[in-house]
Amino acid sequence: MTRIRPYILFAFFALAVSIGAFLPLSNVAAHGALSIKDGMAVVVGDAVAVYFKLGNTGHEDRLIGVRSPVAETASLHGTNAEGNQDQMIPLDDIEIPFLGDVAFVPGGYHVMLEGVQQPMQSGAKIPITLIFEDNDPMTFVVPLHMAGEQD
Ligand SMILES: [Cu+2]
Repeated sequence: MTRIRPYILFAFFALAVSIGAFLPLSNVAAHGALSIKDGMAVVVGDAVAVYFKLGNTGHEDRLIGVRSPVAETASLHGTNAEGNQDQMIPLDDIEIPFLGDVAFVPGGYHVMLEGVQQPMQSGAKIPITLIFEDNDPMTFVVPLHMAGEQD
């Protein structure tokens, strides 16, 4: 009996870990070699910018599109520093290096949502689906933050 107990404990531990893996965490998602963390959406004027860290523990791939059911259009953007003004550029695709991470951050790559149909309230959950050349599409949810709420 006492010999079995550690295995039972381990079974409980393994069960807890597998349940945890399926909890809907808004900021963390994983799909094969790709993972998402630190996801968030920020209202910028009448659009919404989405930031996250895309992790890759696998082969190189290419991000070729983005969708969101709450927006009329979703697109991939880069940022060009032009003088002292950052200019956003629409991108057809973004390269994901072999074993490399890609940061979507203010002043860099981001996802741009336009024509957002749901009320843009702080804490609203925005679903984002990334479409890759090789990997399966990946969906995750980011919380909305109101930048310049006081303006
Ligand atoms: Cu943009």
